[in-house]
Amino acid sequence: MNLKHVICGLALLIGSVSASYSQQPYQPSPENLKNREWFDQSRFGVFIHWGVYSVLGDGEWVMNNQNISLDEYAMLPKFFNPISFDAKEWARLFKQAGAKYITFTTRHHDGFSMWNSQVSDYNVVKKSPFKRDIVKELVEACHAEGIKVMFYYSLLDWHRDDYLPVGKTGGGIAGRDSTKGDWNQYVQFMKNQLTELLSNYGEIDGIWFDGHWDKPNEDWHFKEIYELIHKLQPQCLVGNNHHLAPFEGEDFQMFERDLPGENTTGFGTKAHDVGKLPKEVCGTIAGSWGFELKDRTRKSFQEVLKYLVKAAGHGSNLLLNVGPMPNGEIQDYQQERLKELGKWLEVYGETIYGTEGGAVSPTDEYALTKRGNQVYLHVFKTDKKELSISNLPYQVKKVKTFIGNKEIKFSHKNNSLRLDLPSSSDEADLVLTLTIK
Ligand code: H79
Repeated sequence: MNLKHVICGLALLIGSVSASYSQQPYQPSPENLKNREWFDQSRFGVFIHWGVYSVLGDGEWVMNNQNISLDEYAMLPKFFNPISFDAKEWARLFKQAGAKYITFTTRHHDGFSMWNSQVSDYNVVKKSPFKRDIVKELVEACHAEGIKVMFYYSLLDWHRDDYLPVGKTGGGIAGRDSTKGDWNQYVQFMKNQLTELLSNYGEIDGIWFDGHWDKPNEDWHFKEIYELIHKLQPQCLVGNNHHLAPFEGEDFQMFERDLPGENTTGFGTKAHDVGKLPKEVCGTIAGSWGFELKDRTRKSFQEVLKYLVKAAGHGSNLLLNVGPMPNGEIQDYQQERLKELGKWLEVYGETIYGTEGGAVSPTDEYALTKRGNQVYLHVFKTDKKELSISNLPYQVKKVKTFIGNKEIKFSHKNNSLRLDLPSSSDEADLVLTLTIK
């Protein structure tokens, strides 16, 4: 064997070692595991969908839905001048709401960046009269209130030519040049943007990807992208709204407009794809995510509260969305819902934050959360005088009202719990504390 062979052999050996190394299953770092724990205790975050689309008041999909051409849409940044935007005011509102974190749309499917990106001029500082780095202001204000920040980042892009050819959406958007499609360049662009977002804005506790489903069979280079994120900020949690079982390298699993295991939207995650990672359900206070002028679906306090409690009953966070207006204000009724939740959480937070889901899945009547040997039974507004829960695998020793500590009569036979509801059962959520063995 001559030297050339030895070198060749060595190169092969190193190659195969590094190849097998890179096929190692993902091992989350200690910082990451710690942050997953924090996330799993948080239970409540605020989602913010805000971009230049808000100007048209027709939701964040307006470019696609109205088949607006590239040139036409590119006029919107000129009209985006949110003079009433006050990040500190928003952060105070989120704090008041009892939210532990926010997730902000740094860039949605329209491809417009809400920060001073150095790798795309199509951003709020360079293209809008506002000229302020919204991401920066928001992160600073939230951190000052002790609220953690995650970034929504769209994988799908209706603006850039290198993303082309079009995927499942955006086919009606005129003015794009498919001959300029360059996938490797697009992937590199995303890495560059993520590097900016994770280098220039302090601690960022999660990246929330969306849009994979536009090109489900494309090679998204997720392994490299996730590794980059974890290298830049080890505690940063990666989630991807692909509606499938978690991919290698992800740290939490999200469920869009559905509780884990339910698929009422039809495009949601199937029950058998619900994994073991920390969970997050996302939903809206309005009908749509981004500001829609004619949005008449205004959820009541009762509705949003029920969603929060049911999510907690599934052992999941709720990420509840607001869609600020083009002037930078959050609509009054959305502010009210957040403040109402905050007031409720001030009293009942103990039954939500830091709990685990109950052994029985939530129904339209009730949800269970649990901490140690305390089980919190949330009974939603009802005129019934008694409640039964079958297949409850706890040994119940005592039942009391969470407020007032009044003992409640109950029977628990063959795993079937039956109890009398006190007269205050017309509350939005009557909470009973079950002490179990
Ligand atoms: O950011 C918000 C929405 O704009 C975004 N995700 C939330 C958090 C969102 N994108 N799509 N959807 C919500 C639902 C739309 C799904 C569909 Fe399809 C797109 C149905 C048909 C086209 C996905 C792709 C399912 C089938 C093909």
